[in-house]
Order: sequence, then C-alpha cells, then structure tokens
Amino acid sequence: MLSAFLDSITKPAEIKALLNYKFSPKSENKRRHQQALAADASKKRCYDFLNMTSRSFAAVIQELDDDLRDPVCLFYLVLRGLDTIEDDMTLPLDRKVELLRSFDKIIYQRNWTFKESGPNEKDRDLLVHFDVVIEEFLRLQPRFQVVIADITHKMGNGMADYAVGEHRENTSVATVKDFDLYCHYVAGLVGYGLSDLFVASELENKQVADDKELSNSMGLFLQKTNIIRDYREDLEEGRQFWPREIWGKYANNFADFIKPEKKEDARSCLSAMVLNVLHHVPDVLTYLSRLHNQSVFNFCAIPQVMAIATLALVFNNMDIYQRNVKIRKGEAVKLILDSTNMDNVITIFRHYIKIISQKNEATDPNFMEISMAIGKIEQWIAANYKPSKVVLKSSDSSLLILPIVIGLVGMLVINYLQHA
Ligand code: IN0
Repeated sequence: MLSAFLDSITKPAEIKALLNYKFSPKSENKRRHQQALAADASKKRCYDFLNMTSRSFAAVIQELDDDLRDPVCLFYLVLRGLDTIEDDMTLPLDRKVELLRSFDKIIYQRNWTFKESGPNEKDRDLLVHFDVVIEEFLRLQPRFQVVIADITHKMGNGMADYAVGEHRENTSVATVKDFDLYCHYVAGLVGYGLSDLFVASELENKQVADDKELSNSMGLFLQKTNIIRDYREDLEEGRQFWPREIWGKYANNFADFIKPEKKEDARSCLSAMVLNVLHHVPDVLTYLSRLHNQSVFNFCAIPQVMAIATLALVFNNMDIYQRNVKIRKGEAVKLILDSTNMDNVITIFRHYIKIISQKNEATDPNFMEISMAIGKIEQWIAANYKPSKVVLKSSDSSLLILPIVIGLVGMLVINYLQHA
C-alpha cells in the first residue's frame, strides 16, 4: 500500500484518488450485499473465492445491483474453473479435452470436485472445492443458468479445439483470423454471456445483447491488450498467443524479440500488435454508450479504461520484452473512480489515445496505419460526442494535496527512522 503512494508521489491527482479509495464509505449496494452474506454461509464461500481469485475486479462485481451480482459472480467463477483446466500443462491432453468439452454438464453435477490440477495451478483450490460453486449455480434462476451453461459449452469446445492444435502452427497461433477466433472463445464469448445476463436481469435493453460484434469487441480489446502486456511471462511459461502472421514479419523465432540486436524489429512488431488492438476501440465506445444501468456501466467501463491505459503504457515500450509492466495502482484507482459516465470515459480514452499518438514514430513501418486507426477513433468521438462541459477536474487539486504529500513524506521518514 505504501509503495502505491510512493509510485504516485509526483502525481497529486493519483494520491488523492488513492486516499479517496481507501477512506471512502461503503456504498449502499455493497452494504446490503454484505448483510445478505452474513446470513448465507454457502454463498459467502463463493464470494470468498471471488475475492481470492481477483482482488480489484471482485470489488467491481460486488458493486453490481442485486439482481446481477450473484449471476455475474457465478459466471466469473465457472469461467475461472474452465480457465484453470485450459491453463494446466500437467493434465494429460485427452483428460483436459474431455473436461473442457463437458464442463457445461459438470456445472449441473452436485458434489463434483476436481483434485487433478497441477500443484502450482494458482486456482487449484477453486476446483478442489468446486461443489460450492455448483451448489450456488444451481440456486440461480434458470434464465441465468442457461446463459452461463450456453457460454461454457461454446468456450469449452473452442478451448478444446485449440488444445488439440487446431488453428495453430506448431506452438503459435497462426493467422490474425486464428488470433481473433482464439480471443473470441476466451474473451468475446464472455462479452456475449455478460450481455445476455444484463438483458436477462432486465437492467439493460435487449439491444445490448443483439449486437454480437460489439459484445465480442469488448472482450477482444481486453484480451489482446493482456496478450501484448504478458509477452515475457507467457514466453517463459511456454505459451505463444501473438499470431505468426504478425510477428513472423519481424523475426524467425518468437523468442528472438528479447535479444538486444532485435530491438528495432521488436519495436515494429509491438506497434503492429497495438495497431491490431486499436481497431476495436470504436466498438467498445459504441457498446458502452448503449448502457443505461449505472452499476452495469461501471462494471463494463472499468476494465476497458484499464485496457486503454495499459495499451498506452506498452506501446513503443521495449520493457515488455524483459519484464512485467503494469499501470501504477494510483493511476488504476483514479481510473476506477472516474469511470462513472460516458463523458468521463471519452475524456479518458482521448487522453490515452493522445499518448499513443505522441509515442508513434514516423520511422515505424506501422506509423501511417496507426495514425489512421487513431483518426477513426477521433472521428467516432467527434460524430457521437458533442464537446460537452469539462467533466474531469484536472489540476485544481494540486495545491490542496500538498499538505497530504508532506504528511506522507513525514510518515515515511518516521517509518524509516524507526526501522533504521
Ligand atoms: C471479464 C471482463 C469483463 C468485465 C466487464 C465487461 C466485459 C465485457 C466483455 C468481456 C469482458 C468483460 O473483465 C475482467 C477484468 C479483470 O479481471 N481484471 C483483472 C486485472 C487483470 O489484469 O487481469 C483483475 O484482477 O482485476 C477480465 O479481464 N476478464 C473477465 C472475465 C470474466 C468476466 Cl465475467 C468478465 C477476462 C477476459 C479474458 C478478458 C474476458
């Protein structure tokens, strides 16, 4: 926590956001939710799993309105179970494929548990106690159950196809089309399922679920950004998600990009990957602009603004080939607090698109195409958003925050002296 403050020490707005986040009172939604959990031990175990598997995203799920909170929580846990099986390199392939293809039936089997995950699988425990998830899944209204089972069926089979080597060339995803298909299975389908859950809850209009392309883009934008960011980590774990059709233009071997002598090819390859992701932005903004419910809007907008911030951070950033890069906690918290309406979301996207534009270099082979993709995004914004009143307070907090910064530095000095 202290290090999060230190990382943002020169960014008063982020310090303010961190303090705000830490000390803000609980929302009405969350209070009601926690009261309900106190009276329902079995449901509480599901939320404990949720909080274990994803810290910050779990908080966002728990802010959803009552009708959607449990369905989305269970959807998330079921997908996490499926993901853990897909991810596990210690499972024999035929066993893995059998599980993936039948997972939509497994979630209806009371008392089913799974102890075969590798010891290092981080969500092994979730599958060991999966009976808890299944029990709560079976308590959902059938209209929610069918959505979750339908997506689980499609995703499990898509993952199984990839696991047996379809759409791949050796260890690598082959074409951009294959890349889009893989991301559709693991993330686009999540967009389909969530949109169906929103509509089933009647918190959103039918229109939100009808436009499949937009729901798909919501997932692809997140997943592709993660795939770029995680180059090094995935490489070390023997996974390759970047399509050969893109990286093959710049190297013979996917691992070559970590070599110092390949630096310029690595730069070009990275910008080709970022260009591919930028194409999804207009769809993302269109989808978000169609949402009506406040809790659904926050839930959907937060991961998307995190992704555009991450994309701006990784663009032209050679560090991704050496280590994990992440946006500062203070930056993330500021984005979470700001993502409450479409005007703010547009302002945020504009900000990061501008950063990408400034990092775009005329010597890059993708310079022109990136400029055009950015142009398209700006056109979308100009056509759909009249320049409205400034909604984000920008620098007016910098003076207010000064005493706080001084206080923090004081705390640090005291802390240091105590331990010295
Ligand atoms: C998600 C998505 C998600 C949220 C809201 C709307 C969505 C619409 C379409 C597709 C996905 C949508 O968001 C989470 C965000 C998340 O988990 N963030 C991590 C941080 C990180 O870096 O991983 C966190 O721990 O906070 C997401 O990434 N995915 C996801 C999974 C299930 C559900 Cl129900 C919603 C994963 C993925 C693969 C991108 C779909």
